[in-house]
Amino acid sequence: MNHRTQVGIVGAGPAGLMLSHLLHLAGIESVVLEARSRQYVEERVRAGLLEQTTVNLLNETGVGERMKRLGLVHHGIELRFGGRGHRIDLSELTGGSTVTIYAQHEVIKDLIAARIAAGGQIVFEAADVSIHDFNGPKPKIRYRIDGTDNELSCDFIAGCDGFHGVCRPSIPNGVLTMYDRIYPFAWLGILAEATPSSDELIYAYHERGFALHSMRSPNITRLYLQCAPDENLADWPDEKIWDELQLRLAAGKDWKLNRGAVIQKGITEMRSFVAEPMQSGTLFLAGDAAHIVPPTGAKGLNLAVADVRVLARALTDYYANSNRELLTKYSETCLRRVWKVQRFSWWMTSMLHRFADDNAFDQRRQLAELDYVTSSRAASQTLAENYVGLPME
Ligand code: FAS
Ligand code: PHB
Repeated sequence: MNHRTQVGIVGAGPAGLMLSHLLHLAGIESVVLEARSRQYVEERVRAGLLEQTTVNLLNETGVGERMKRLGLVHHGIELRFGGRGHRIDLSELTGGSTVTIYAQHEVIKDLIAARIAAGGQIVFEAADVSIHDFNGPKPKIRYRIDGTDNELSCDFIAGCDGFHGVCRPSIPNGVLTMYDRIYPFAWLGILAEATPSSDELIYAYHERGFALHSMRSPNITRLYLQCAPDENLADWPDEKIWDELQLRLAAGKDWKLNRGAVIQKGITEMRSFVAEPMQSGTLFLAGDAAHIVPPTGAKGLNLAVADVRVLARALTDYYANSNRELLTKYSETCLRRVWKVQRFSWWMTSMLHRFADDNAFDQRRQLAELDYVTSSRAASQTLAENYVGLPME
């Protein structure tokens, strides 16, 4: 079946769904093509922390109601090292900004519900998606659904299909420059039915490795610990995970981590990646399709949303005023934020993780950096302003 729309979007993650939502609000038609099922994308456990800018956008565009009800607003975080905790007062240091704990899959549910309520078109379980002719005026997307071949003609294609998608690799050789850094460790993450042991997030630097205490609700704790990049989850029974987290997170001998049933377990690789430019002809890459950050700074989802705000504004200017200037500058505009977020995510990761080839000097230098960040107002303010989200251009 052949059909047509204005913007063809590959991927129903935060980037693709937020883009479709923003375009709808501007009166621009789109079709989202998603490889997985609706249930799969609505249940996939991933990010959990929303920047102030992302929270504002969800509220301003009418999809923030559940987040306001269920999200946990946080005014500070704690850095733990040398067995002691140091609070960073995010709100005080940023003139009132906060972050909100609200799981990525909840944002996905809210955006899918909003698109369906507005009559939006999301094709789930689209197989063998491929993109064509995006260096000409009539790009198209081919895919199969229920065994039937389909072709979607459009004016523009948004590649929102994540790091392992098809859009970035479809760009001809020689166009893209890739910047890549793979870290010598990963995160082992668990979701547990346990009351959070702290009201706020705890980032812990420890000689045994990094650990992070986060949460999803008053009854669900989200925890991560630094592990080997090729760690085998089978080597980590629940008790061993709890014991290791207790060792790394403890501040003083009386501090106890609340334990409970582990309901999800996974390993997340740590990588910094950028593909430049983020566009080719009428194809525009957004989110993980264009860049990956290590999750230490909680930026992946937030950067994806920032990209599609820029893209939606550019497409709106094109359709409303036949002005291509913002589209032409899309990549340049996004990359200014992308590289600042890459720097912050790399900095948080480098400061808080143990590197096997570091020597005693490096470890003392890390401790000095943590001591500086938690004792200098200027230094803690730079952490805070990046953590809550830099202002949008
Ligand atoms: P996504 O990967 O979310 O979405 C891409 C979508 O495209 C997916 O639904 C996929 O099924 C679909 N797709 C792929 N190929 C396709 C094809 N050929 N055809 C059609 N559809 C296709 N970020 C944080 O900030 N904090 C975290 O703690 C954190 N934890 C993470 C844990 C894991 C295991 C992973 C993988 C990522 C994590 N991230 C985290 C980063 C993550 O949240 C991403 O930054 C965010 O999902 C980016 O959103 P999108 O760019 O929309 O890409
Ligand atoms: C999470 O809650 O999943 C989370 C929070 C902060 C991070 C990374 C992950 O830096």
